[in-house]
Amino acid sequence: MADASNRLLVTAALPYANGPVHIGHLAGAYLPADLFVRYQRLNGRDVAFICGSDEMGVAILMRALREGRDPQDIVDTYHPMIRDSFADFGMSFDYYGRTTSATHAETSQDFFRTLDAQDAFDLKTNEQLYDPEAEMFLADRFVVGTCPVCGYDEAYGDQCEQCGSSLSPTELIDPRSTLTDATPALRETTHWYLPLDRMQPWLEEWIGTHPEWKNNVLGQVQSWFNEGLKGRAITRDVPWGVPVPADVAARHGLEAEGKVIYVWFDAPIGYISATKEWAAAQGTPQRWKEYWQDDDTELVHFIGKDNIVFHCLMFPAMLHAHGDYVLPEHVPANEFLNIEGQKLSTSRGWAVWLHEYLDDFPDYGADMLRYALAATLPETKDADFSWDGFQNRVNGELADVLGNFVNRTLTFAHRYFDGAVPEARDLSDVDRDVLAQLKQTPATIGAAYEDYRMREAVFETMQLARLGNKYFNDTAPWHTRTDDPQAAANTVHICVQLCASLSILMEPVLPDAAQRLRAMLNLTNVRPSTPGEAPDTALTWEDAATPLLDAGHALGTPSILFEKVEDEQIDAQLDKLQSPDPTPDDMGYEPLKDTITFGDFMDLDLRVGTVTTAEPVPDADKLLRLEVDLGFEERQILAGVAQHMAPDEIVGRTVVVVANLATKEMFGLESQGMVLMAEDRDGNLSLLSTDSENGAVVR
Ligand code: B3M
Ligand code: ZN
Repeated sequence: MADASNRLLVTAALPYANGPVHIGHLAGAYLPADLFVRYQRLNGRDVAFICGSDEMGVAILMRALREGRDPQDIVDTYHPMIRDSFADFGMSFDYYGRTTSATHAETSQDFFRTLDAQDAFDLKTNEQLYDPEAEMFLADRFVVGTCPVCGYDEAYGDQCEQCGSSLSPTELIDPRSTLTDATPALRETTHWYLPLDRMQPWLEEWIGTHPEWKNNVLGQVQSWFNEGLKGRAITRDVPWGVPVPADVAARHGLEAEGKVIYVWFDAPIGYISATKEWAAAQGTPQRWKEYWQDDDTELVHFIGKDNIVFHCLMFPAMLHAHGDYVLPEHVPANEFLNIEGQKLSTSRGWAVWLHEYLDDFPDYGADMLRYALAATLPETKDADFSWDGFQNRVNGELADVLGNFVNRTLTFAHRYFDGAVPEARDLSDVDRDVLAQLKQTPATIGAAYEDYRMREAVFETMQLARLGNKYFNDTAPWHTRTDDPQAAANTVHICVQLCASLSILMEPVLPDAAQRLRAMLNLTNVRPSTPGEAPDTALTWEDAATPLLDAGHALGTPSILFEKVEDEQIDAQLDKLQSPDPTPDDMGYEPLKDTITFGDFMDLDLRVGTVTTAEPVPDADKLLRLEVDLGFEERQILAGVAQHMAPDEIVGRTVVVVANLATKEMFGLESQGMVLMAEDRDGNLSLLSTDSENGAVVR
């Protein structure tokens, strides 16, 4: 751990610019990154927080092909949309770039060239999956099939999203083209490979220096080590991506034409190119090197779990092979976020889109979502977002705990102390105890942020407001105001200090409310949690440990910090979610029964027969007595169809009979089997007919 350094380089995974951002993305990488960064800025660290749109690769090309558009057109649509919704959500990036930039092409090509010149790659010619209909090699997401590791049947050609394994298209079982559904053929081609197999010893040694990484990350990495890493192709024959440099191809007597760099090679380099662009925009074009190349930089990658293999193995291997770069100190990957107990699915509309949410909750929406998500981040295992839970967090915690504490404190100060901070004197034990607890709080919350335990940090933040409410209740200033005015003054003095400290400590999770609270307190000169310089005198995280407002300080005007979310707003959001898997039940069909084995099914003896006789059964108005010719024997069967069909409609029909059903006696008659019938959703019955001979086996 680069303890000595103040310099922190934080990245959040580059979202593919092939669609808008949803709350699963936010919970995976973006919100935790922003909480961490804002905390670190308040703490005085020198931070560069870098992100951008991932605009290369098959994910983009696929969308373009599907919509009959140019890939550039696709990224030009989604890049600004993603960038703007992030900004509205309060993501405090120092720079948000895009991988179609010229700087990026140059940076990734240089990187590729450097590694090639060091003979860090293998070149291999072998057979790859080719779609004869689309006349294209089927790289990455152009091919799906069954994962050889976990058996998931929708695994992509480069990765299984179920188990996270990185794959090659040829490893897929039963591959099929996502372009044409064709079964791919094999065709020869040459590609550059990153020899992760040869790099495994170094990777194992390096990962071994990070026992502090999260269990979910180390566990995955270890299982890949156990399987043994394989070399990975890092070029592709697809018409969209950063071109393989002609000079590098020529060095091997090859044509670069038609070959591009694999998106998972160029995308992480996007962090570097975006940092270059940021430094240039600051007027210090060389300064990116401090962040990427000075040993004492602490580099942290925030990602979702499906990106672990690339950030813990592939990119570090690339950085190590290059030699000029720092390696990540931490890769705090989160698990997945479910919605209302079901797996998030964009294709099935089971998602909450950030831009839509922000339109639906124009007042304080960003803070509300930040808080609700932060409280349930999938830090160690998958977590669930529910609208009910959201409403409870907002109404029960933001409004009733935090908002209420601020409001009662400031209203009281305005009503009884002329809107100024009263002087504190002769403190009671209870007063001192609250101040002692305040003294601990920044360190407690800070330790949780430093350890990437964001949920805990947010919980501890709200604990300070809970403490404030309890203290206000216990000291009852509305009584002491008349009995013991100094005690009331002490309560209000201390509660105002708690509000002031809260306005700093809650800033990572509630940046907008923190500003509004500071305006109500008339508290200025706090170090910003957003990019930019701050004067040395600005208040920092640690300053929140002690009272910040002097007696006599004039407070601003109080207003409501959070409005409650109404049931109708929640219902409207629930209506927006489309059921991902309508059950038979939802559609009025009978629910499916439990699965049986093939053996269970084979126990049934189903036979074809012809109805030779059909007549009513005396006293049984639902039953008909049938005689059925099974070819080898005649059966008498009682069928509950009298209210659905007339006897003469049935005679002569072929039917399917359950021929090994135990006989049963009804109305003094023996029923020797059962006739199969289909029953529709309205309860109408119809017989199953066949062209086969009597006695034929149905299976
Ligand atoms: N765009 C994959 C993803 O959105 C990819 C991340 C790149 S980070 C360098 O999950
Ligand atoms: Zn798998």
